[in-house]
Amino acid sequence: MSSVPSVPSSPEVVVRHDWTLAEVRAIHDLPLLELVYRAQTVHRATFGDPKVQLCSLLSIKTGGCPEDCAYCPQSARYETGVKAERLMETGDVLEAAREARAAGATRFCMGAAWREVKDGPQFERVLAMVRGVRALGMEACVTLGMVSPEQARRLKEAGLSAYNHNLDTSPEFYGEIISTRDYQDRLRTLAAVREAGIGVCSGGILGMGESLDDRCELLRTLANQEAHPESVPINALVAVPGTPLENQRPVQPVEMVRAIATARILMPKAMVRLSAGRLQMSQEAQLLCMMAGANSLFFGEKLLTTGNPEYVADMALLEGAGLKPLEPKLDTARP
Ligand code: SAM
Ligand code: DTB
Ligand code: SF4
Repeated sequence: MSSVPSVPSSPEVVVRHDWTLAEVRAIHDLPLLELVYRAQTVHRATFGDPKVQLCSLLSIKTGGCPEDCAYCPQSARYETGVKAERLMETGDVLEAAREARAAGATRFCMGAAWREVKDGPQFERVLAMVRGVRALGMEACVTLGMVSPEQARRLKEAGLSAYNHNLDTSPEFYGEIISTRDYQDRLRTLAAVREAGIGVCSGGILGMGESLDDRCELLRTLANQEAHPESVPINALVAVPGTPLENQRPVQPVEMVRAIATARILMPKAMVRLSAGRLQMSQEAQLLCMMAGANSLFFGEKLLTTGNPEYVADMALLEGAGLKPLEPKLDTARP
C-alpha cells in the first residue's frame, strides 16, 4: 500500500472531511499490525488511557415494522419469531435504566421498530422516557427511525444526548438491503439531528454481502460529513433465520478490526462502538477491536432482540484486561 502516497506516513491525528475512497481503502488495507498501531496511536492521542464506555440497550417498541431492511428480525415482512409488542410504559423503561445504571452503564439507548416518528401520545411518551433517563444522570440515546427537524428539536428540548440512525452501508450497496427508504432520507434525518444540536450516532453493519469498497465508502461518507458523528457503532451482522440475510457468511473478527481501526483513524474523536455480533467473537478478538480503537460496548444479555455476551463474562473480560469504564462524554445540558 506504500504505493498510495496519500496515506499519512506517520500516525498523527488528522481531522479531515475530504477523504477519497482510494485513501480510505489504502488505510483499511494496511498490514494489520501497522493499521492497529496507527489506530491505537490516534486513540491514545485523543483519549489518553484507553477506557471503555458501557452502554445499555433496550427495545422499547419491538417488531411489526413496515420497513424491509434485509438484516432486521423486526421487519413484519419476515418470519423470524419476533413478536410485535406495543410501546413500553415509561415506568418500566426507567426501571430498566435504573438497573442498567446500577450495573455500570453511563449511556442508555432505547430502540423502536418504527419507520419514522409520528407526532402524538407515543412520541410524548418517548420524550418522557428521555427526560427520565437524563434525570438519572445518564446519557440518553434513542433510535426511532426518521425524524423531522421539529421532532429533533423536541427531543433536544427533552435533553436527548444522541440520536442513532445508521447509514448501514455504502450509498451504492444500500439498495440491495433496503427499498422502503433511500440513502438521502437517512442523510436528511442525520442533518435534522445535527441541526437540533443533538449528538449524532451513525455507523453500519459488516457482513451483508457488501464489498470492501462498500465498507470504505460507508466510513468515508460518515467522515466526510461537515462534522464527524460523535458516535460510530460498528455492527457485525447477526444473521437471523427468516431474514433474507440468514445465510450470509459470518464476518471474520479481523474484518471488524480493520473497519474499527479505519473508523478510529478517520474520525479520531468519535466514540467507536463495538456493537452487534460480539457473541460470535472470542474475547481476544474483542480486545483486538479495542486495541484498534473501539471504546464502547453494549452490555447486558440482549441487544434489541438478539443475544449478547453475559454480563459476568463482559466484566471478567474488562477486568482481566485492566480496562477501566469511561465516564459519559456527550453530556448535553440537563433540561
Ligand atoms: N427502526 C429504527 C431504524 O431502523 O433506524 C431503529 C432500530 S434499528 C433495529 C437500529 C439499527 O440496528 C439498524 O440501523 C441496524 O444498523 C442495526 N441492526 C438491526 N438488525 C441488525 C442485525 N441483525 N445485525 C446487526 N445490526 C442490526
Ligand atoms: C446499533 O448500531 N446497533 C444496536 C443499536 N445501534 C440500536 C442495535 C443492534 C441490533 C442487533 C439486532 C437485534 O438485536 O435485534
Ligand atoms: Fe424497521 Fe429499523 Fe428493523 Fe428497518 S432496521 S426493519 S426500520 S426496525
